[in-house]
Amino acid sequence: SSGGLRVLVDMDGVLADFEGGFLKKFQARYPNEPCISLEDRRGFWVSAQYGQLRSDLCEKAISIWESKNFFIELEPLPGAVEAVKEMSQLKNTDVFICTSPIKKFTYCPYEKYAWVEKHFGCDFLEQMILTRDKTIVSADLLIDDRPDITGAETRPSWEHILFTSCHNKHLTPNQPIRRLHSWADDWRAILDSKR
Ligand code: BVP
Repeated sequence: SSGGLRVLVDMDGVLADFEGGFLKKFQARYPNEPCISLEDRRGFWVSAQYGQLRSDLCEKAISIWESKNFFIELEPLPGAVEAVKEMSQLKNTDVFICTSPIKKFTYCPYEKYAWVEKHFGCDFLEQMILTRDKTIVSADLLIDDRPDITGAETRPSWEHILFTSCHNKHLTPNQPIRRLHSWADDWRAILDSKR
């Protein structure tokens, strides 16, 4: 439906299991290096926490998501595909997938489109927004696991709903912020609160 509530849904950490996919491929590629369990993950940047563990692990971590097939092979998070399909079929509701590609563009942008086609169908490619700055995109809601979303627009139009992830679950943000704890949580109530 068009012209109603506009919802931006982030991809990595909200629709696609970036953290699980990263850990699995890091352990497979670097079996003799230490890694960080999902339970021990803190902070949005995987590379920063690996770099703190040992400085050379930062670039090893980066090598994982810069590799071919990293993004396309990510598993959907539980209930994510079903929820977003349902959301997009609601009356007066426009859903867009809003995701920041990595700067190494060789595989990531292509694979993000391919992932959406694979899990949502080619019609849903109309809903894709790839941007490194989500603050300049206007919407009612942004569902995203990154706690600090900043950019050129200091007063974004959307309300940020923090999607709970292994790296942010212990976090108490300075400004109160609503959370969606998982796709089993009541996302319909959050949408209805903005209608
Ligand atoms: O494409 C993803 C992965 C990448 O940043 C993008 C985050 O996009 P959004 O979820 O905000 O849309 N990424 C990169 C690094 C390190 C780079 Br150096 C990281 O640690 N974690 C991460 O997600």
